[in-house]
Amino acid sequence: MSFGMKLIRLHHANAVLFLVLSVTGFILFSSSFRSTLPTFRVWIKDIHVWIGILFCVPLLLYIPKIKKHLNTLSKKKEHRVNLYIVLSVVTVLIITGLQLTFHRQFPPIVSSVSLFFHDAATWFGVPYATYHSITRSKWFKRLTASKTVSQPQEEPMMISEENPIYRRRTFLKILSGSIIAVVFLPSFLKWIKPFLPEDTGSGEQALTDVNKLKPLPNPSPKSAPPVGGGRRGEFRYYTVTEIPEINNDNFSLAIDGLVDRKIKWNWNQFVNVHRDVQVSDFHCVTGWSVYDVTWEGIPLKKLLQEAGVKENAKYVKFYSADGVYTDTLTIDQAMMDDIMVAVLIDGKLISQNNGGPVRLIVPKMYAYKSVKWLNRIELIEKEHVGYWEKRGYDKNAWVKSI
Ligand SMILES: Nc1nc2c(c(=O)[nH]1)N[C@H]1C(S)=C(S)[C@@H](COP(=O)(O)O)O[C@H]1N2
Ligand SMILES: [Mo]
Repeated sequence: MSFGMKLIRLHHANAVLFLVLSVTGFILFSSSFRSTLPTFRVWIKDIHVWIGILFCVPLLLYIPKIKKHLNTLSKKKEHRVNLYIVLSVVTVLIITGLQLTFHRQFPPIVSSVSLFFHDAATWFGVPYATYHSITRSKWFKRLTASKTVSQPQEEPMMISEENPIYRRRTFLKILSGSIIAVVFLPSFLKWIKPFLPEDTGSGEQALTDVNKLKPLPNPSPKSAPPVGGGRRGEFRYYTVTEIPEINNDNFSLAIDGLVDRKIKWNWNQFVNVHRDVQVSDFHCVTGWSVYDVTWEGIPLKKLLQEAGVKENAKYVKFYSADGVYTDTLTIDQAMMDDIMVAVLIDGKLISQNNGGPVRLIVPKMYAYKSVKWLNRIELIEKEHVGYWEKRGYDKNAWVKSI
């Protein structure tokens, strides 16, 4: 096989793999697939990682040939620039992808940075690759050449600007570029928004909130203004069900099971329970984090002490008002000081999207432990496997500290 043929085959193999990576990547990025296909999501992640590793094989075969390839392109500036762009994007994707795959070996800040660059390279790379594959495809060339002259084999550059083929080609290139931009723009804007300086996040949250609870809890002076200075970073709102709407009529929080005194609060009682304030970080296992969140709520430890944990209780199980999501901690874990049944975030009632009015937070563990719309805490003897753990997440949820 000639050198050119080999390169073309490598290129095609990579194009197919890149397509699979893009599709699986967008499914992972999109929050809507969380509720429709939760189990599927864990597989998609595995497929994405394995295809990503497979994607490196043709590239490794290519590395020794880069020099030769560049030499053959010495007269084609456009192609050389394309090659540099593609190689840079792919390098960023592979390095950050590997880091994210082995994120447990790193502190979360490293994953945050990787995730940013992985996303950024995707938002640039996928539209670029789409544009590239359209404008370099055989049918595009045929489409732009057919009726005028017989198949121009060479570059459009060689045709003078007055030539109708050149104009038609330029027009179709601009058209393809614009269509691609329009298709990708909404998701791109959604991704970039939290990184823009004017975005405060919380304002919009309050508007869309449909939880109607009265009275509103009175924030402690440490919460408003937040002692942590206000959170840095954005939550990505996750749910595996419809988001439950919680109001005075359907709110309750119970602590029961293997306890000495079962307790059940309604909203009026619950807002009057004494709250503490703490500042902590929030880490999702998929790589994003929110730092310095000022939470106000009741330390879980205090609730457990108030209810009185029976001798035979081994685990604490948390239920969500969504009726589906649960998770557990061992009693020892549950006694950590910074676990909180949180009600306020940075001085405001936790929004509905964010798991409000009451959610659990377990700062030292990945946030799949931090059950949203918390409505029941049950002390049990036998181990319970949580929602995501049942679907492939690691039972060990400890975040590696710096
Ligand atoms: N009820 C419920 N709680 C949940 C989840 C969920 O889907 N449903 N997702 C968990 C995961 S994986 C994360 S990262 C955090 C996300 O919190 P956020 O949606 O407020 O950003 O909530 C956790 N608690
Ligand atoms: Mo998560």
